[in-house]
Amino acid sequence: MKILPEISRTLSEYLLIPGLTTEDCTPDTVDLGTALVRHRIGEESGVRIATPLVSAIMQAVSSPELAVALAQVGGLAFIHQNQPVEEQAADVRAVKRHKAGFRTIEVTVGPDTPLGEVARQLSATEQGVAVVTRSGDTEGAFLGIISLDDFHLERHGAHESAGSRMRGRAGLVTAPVTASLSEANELIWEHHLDVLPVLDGDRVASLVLKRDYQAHKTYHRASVDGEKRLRVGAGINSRDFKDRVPALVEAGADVLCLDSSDGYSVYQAKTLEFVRETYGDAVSVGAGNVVDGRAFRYLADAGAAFVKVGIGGGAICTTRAQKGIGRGQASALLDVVEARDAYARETGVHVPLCCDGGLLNDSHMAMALAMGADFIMLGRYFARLDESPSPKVQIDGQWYKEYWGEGSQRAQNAARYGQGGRMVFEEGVDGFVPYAGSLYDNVERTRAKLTSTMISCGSTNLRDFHRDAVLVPVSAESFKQTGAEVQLRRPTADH
Ligand code: RVP
Repeated sequence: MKILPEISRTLSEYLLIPGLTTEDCTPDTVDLGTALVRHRIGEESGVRIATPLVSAIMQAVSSPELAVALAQVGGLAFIHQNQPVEEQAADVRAVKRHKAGFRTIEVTVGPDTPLGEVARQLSATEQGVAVVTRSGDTEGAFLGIISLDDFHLERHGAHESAGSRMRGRAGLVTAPVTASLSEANELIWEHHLDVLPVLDGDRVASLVLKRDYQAHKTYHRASVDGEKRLRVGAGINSRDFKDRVPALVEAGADVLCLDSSDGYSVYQAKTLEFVRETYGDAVSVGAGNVVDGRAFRYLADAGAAFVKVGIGGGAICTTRAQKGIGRGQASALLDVVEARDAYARETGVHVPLCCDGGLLNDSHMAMALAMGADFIMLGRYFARLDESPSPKVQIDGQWYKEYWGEGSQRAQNAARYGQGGRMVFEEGVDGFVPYAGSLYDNVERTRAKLTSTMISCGSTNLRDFHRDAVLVPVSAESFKQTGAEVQLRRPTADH
């Protein structure tokens, strides 16, 4: 037995001392870009992202819709691995196939589906139009579309069929899957359409909506591959990797990540070895999670593309209480950063670090980046947003999104939290987080805050920020003074 001399500290136990802000340091010159995968120092990383935020490998967080939005604003999502291989590969494919302006189909019904059920599904998914197929699923033959303008429950009755009110295929203008967005928009305006189905053979590949015409923006920071397709990551585990990895690579995943709460294991090394033997350097796999330099070194030597840091800090995580393992996120990060920098000096290779779990506000992100994290993984942050797959619920007049841990009974993630492939006890909870609106707005605001912190510290890029940041631990007393000390009230019009 050995007891480490330092106390285990969290990110909120530190503050940054401002550095000299020069005229070169402005919102336009600050670059939040970062390397996602290992690279030789002085050379570019094979995958770089402009916004150092990635989404947690969780059911409640990383869906194709969130992955598209996050890649558009310069981050990257990791599609979760707590689902059959084929379903995960289909999610990856949906992101890689995404074409701006072309919407994936949210609601598909059959011709016999009652109108009441169509209305329920449209309202639950906040959609205006459903696709009708012969089989009632997305792969089925296209029969027509039905929108909220095509029926009224009081007039037509909840039991009438979708087929009786749909706009049938024969009377619809459609576009082939090869159409560009401007060709699709041409058809919409020429034929006075509100919706244009895009067909791939007999099935509907996507919809183009007239109301998206104005909203369509170009995302100058988007994370894209060499063919301008959005980038997406995917979680894997050290059990079924021989099946899962080939399917995800085939689907076009840009980077993979081992999903485990304790990554210091021979199983992770074996998974990395399999990928290296099968694909050489063509497939990048991140590993973790770890909380000390020894574990980092083990995974870096085994070929990890990046290493994820953090055990037990997640907002829904009870691992520390259940198993007694973990470490304060700041202490873990500082120890691993030292090992990462030593590894770089020794080998000439930079292995990026991902700070994962327990980042409750934007200042925690600034602190993690100052301490040396290359990018940040967030669960709770993204679960709160419109684009996350978790249900939105109203409680006492307030809106929330459901958020559950991968170690919870609800997630049943035995590959990550089980023993012998079976869940024996829980390491996570199932709860709610306050709903916070759109990912686009939230990420923009977070970027603005991180940029502002870096300007205060006089750094224009993350490398300099890490090198020059001056941090100070705060006492429990001064920590209490970090918030507002007045009773807050909402401003009124005359304030
Ligand atoms: P947070 O951002 O604080 O919500 O934390 C998300 C992280 O928590 C995930 O990336 C993962 O490492 C961890 N996690 C996920 N599920 C659980 C659990 O059930 N214990 N923990």
